[in-house]
Amino acid sequence: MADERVKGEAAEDGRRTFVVVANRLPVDEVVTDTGKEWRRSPGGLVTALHPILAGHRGIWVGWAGAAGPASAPFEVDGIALHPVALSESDIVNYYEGQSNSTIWPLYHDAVETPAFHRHWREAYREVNRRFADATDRVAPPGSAVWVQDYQLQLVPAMLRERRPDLRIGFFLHIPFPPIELFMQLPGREEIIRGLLGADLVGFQTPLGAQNFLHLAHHLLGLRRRGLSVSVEGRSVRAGSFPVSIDVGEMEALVDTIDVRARADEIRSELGRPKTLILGVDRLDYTKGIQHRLNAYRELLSEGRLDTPETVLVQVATPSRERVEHYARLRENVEREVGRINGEFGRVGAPAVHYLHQSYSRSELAALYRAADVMAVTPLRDGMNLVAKEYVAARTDLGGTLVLSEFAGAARELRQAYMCNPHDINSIKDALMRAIEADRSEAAKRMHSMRRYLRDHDGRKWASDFLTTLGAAA
Ligand code: GDG
Repeated sequence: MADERVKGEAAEDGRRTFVVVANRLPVDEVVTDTGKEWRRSPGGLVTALHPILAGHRGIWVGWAGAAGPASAPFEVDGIALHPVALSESDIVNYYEGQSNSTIWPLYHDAVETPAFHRHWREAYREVNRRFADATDRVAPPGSAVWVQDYQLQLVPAMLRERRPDLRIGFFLHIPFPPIELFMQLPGREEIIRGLLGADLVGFQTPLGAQNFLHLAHHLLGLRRRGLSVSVEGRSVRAGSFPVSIDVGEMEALVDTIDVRARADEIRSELGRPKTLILGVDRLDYTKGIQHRLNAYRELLSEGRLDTPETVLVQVATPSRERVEHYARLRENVEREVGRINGEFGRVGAPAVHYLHQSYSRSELAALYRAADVMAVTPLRDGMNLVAKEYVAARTDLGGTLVLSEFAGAARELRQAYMCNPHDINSIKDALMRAIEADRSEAAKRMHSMRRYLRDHDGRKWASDFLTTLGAAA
């Protein structure tokens, strides 16, 4: 019965040759006058993959974002979407637990202490199995399947067991940790075996690929040849594929009259400060928001910066609010913002504008365009797309970028003002260098970063990965 359905669905979808598997589907449910409908969500992954998916009439397997049974498959922009169901308990154990309280902190240098629970691990395995089953049902014979990110690391092996005919790629959007840290993970071998089910395992940086190959040898004794290891007669390749953004889309957005006018309005609403420093992050402890605030407070108290001629705008988009680490972070950040404003703000002129809200793409673009200094100070970050978006937004060659050495983006945006966010003095110095930079020197730096980015956009990322996988891109 199950087999008949597999064949039936695959045959029916035979013209489709490319499948993406990700925790989330690339759509949001929107309530309109006429009822509910699905709209393509604005995420970077969707943008990078959309041309390929639309071109191949692709398939996307993922969770629709609400607890409960999965809705029937549907189509958006020519892409066939196949929802996977998650129950409330799956969300607690697989998503908030194992994915976001165990793997996320551990893979980010354990900057928060990872929690280990056997029932989370079991839920993770069970949900990964469900994704593998769903993919098995819809992937046409011989097609290429691209599995995304840390929530689904067991899927490649589970899928290979069911479907040896597929070409399987996996990409990790977050850092892959060094061996000493990874070895803490209960069930560590299962994860490495899970990833080794793929033909190609992609990372944001060469170091991630090296860590993975090292572990395959250390934990499983696999022989390594260059960037490949051989597993049961198959060769598995690892590589670095730095993710990127839709540069053209951001450039088009900032060049609209509305965004330009809004950027000017933002500066005016802020009292036309001499220096506008901007932070845009999900409210996540990996992003170094507290370290940035501390550096800013010290610069104010030492008189190296003054208010109201300097203003910090910090957008902290709500994220994973039911996870304990995140609730605590919010309290700490808000306490620090209150402290800075209490000490250095004036009536009608706070020193920090803290915005715990989510904004439209065009409002973000206007903020990027209005800022003099973009502060990106993660303690550890797979890539950091905000840094790339800021550079893409500065078609005027204005503005400066302060960037943490611990973001994947630091390998590429080399002309940024670099800092070590673990060292408050280093953040302070980088901020001051960026603020005091000579205009023509700053424009030169922005120009080189922009040139690099235009040659390395999101489409190139996807097409490099898929070409290496041996799937048409
Ligand atoms: C993971 C890895 C890697 C933020 N606030 C709003 C908003 N955003 C958008 C940004 C940007 C995206 O969210 C955030 O991307 P990041 O790369 O900065 O960070 P993560 O969410 O942690 O992403 C990271 C990435 O995956 C891709 O591989 O770079 O290292 O951690 O695009 O603009 N978008 C809107 N409103 C907001 O308020 N519309």
